[in-house]
Amino acid sequence: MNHLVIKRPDFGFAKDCLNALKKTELKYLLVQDFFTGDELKTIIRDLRALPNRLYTKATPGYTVFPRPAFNMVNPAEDVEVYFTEAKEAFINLKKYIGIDVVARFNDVFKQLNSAKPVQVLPGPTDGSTFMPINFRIMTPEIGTKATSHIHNGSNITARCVNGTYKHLADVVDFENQLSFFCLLQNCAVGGDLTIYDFKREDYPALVDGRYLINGDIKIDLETTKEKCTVHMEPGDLIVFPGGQLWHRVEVVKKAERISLGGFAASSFAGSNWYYWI
Ligand SMILES: O=C(O)CCC(=O)C(=O)O
Repeated sequence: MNHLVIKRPDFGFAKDCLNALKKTELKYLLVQDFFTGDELKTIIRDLRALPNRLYTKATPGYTVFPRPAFNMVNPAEDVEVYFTEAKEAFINLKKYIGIDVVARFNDVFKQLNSAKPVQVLPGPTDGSTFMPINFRIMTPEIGTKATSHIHNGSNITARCVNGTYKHLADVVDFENQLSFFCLLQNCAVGGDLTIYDFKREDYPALVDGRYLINGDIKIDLETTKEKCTVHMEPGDLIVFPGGQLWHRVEVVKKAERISLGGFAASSFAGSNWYYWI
């Protein structure tokens, strides 16, 4: 599987990349200079000034702002709770982060979708909307799981399809969703993204990176060589078929890693693209 590296704003070969990624014709797309060095400084300064109450500690070593729609602790959470919080979160994002990060994603996704706008996914009722993206802060902590756990995004989405993601599952082809994130700050050891050459359906019952048949390990993703590990620089954006390909963030062992990302998918007919978290 190929990958493509481009520099914003030169989108040349990448004009229909969202569809190529969905078809797994591409393993990943890396967009360098998604944010410039000065923009990164502003974003991180503003993030650090955010009141503590706005952060959600999702799992040990993994803190997010704002929270995603999926609620792993309570997958059947009342949708009203999330959409009320999302309204507030949108206001806070604009109030606290001095750079319009959503506008940047809108701009770049449009370039990667043959000049057709990619919208933030609307919610089930008039005026309600999913959050487009969130900040993810990973710190070295014993027991860290979060995205360091080998996973694919569509399995996670599927866990909430009776709750906050019910509407999403009606509207978008989430099984083929893409994952995307911009690395804002790298950690000192660990933190690279590993994408395996295995699809969800190759190992549908993968548990903790291991696929067992009759008690024997058929595949152990910890040791396989069929993978690539992508080292990113701060300011790089990566987009990859995270709903289809097993992947992980290597365990953060030293210092803090900060990323900003979400998920994207097309409508079932493939004509419209949306993104959300
Ligand atoms: O934001 C990150 O750093 C990791 C994202 C990820 O693992 C995912 O989208 O599935």
